[in-house]
Amino acid sequence: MSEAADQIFATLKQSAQSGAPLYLQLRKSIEDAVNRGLIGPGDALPSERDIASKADISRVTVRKAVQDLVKGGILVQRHGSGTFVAPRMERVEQSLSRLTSFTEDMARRGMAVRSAWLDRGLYAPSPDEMMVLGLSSNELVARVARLRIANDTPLAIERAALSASVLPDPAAIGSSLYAALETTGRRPVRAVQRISAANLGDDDARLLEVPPGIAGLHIERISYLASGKVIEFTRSIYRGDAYDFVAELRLSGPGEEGRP
Ligand code: 16G
Repeated sequence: MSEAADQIFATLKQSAQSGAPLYLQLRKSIEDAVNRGLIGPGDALPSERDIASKADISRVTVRKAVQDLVKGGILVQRHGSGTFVAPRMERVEQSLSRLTSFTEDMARRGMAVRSAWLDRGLYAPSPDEMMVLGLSSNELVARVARLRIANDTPLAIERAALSASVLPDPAAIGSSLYAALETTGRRPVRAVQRISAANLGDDDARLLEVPPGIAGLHIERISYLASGKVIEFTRSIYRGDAYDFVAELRLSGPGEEGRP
């Protein structure tokens, strides 16, 4: 029997007098064990059977408590490998005044960056893509969709669209889109970014390893070359529990009111 099961069981005994349904008592015990640091981020939870036999309750009750905690983001379940205490999220503070790439942002913080490909290829453009990228219906759009991961934590889903004339082979970009654009002298120099609140749908939540419905940020970035031509149209979903976007504001000088 694992030490963690003993600790959870010990806190369960302390709260057993409350008369609350058993699964709520167990949920609270596990939560207490996490809050008191008895089991920490990344630790495996004892098996359903271990907890059930030690606490002398049914496995159905254990499952109900665990499912509640997964929904609340306290625990995470990884297919095939079990249930773990959710990693504590260190929030990333991201300046809104510099045009940087995800790879650069994470490298500057000393975080190990990687991406999982969700899609890359050439497609007929959607009406949105045609409008923003200035494409006609007989041109193609290059789509690059990635799950962006830092220190093994998935932080964002980014879906970039560029004209196929700029990125004829989306499979060839390597680990950084901006680095690839730089090699052809087409790295953007200016961007307009729109950030709005979004509740994560099931598919996005699964990829980002957070409970469905949790708060996220929908970000749209339209980037430009020095010539004023739009080079990138990217729509992303960022984890709301992971990001603080920070903008510096200054009192506008005379005659500058209302200037974007
Ligand atoms: C950033 C940009 C994204 C850009 C990517 C390039 C936001 C919201 N998004 O994540 O638009 O495509 O960087 O990163 O900031 P990469 O060069 O590492 O592929």
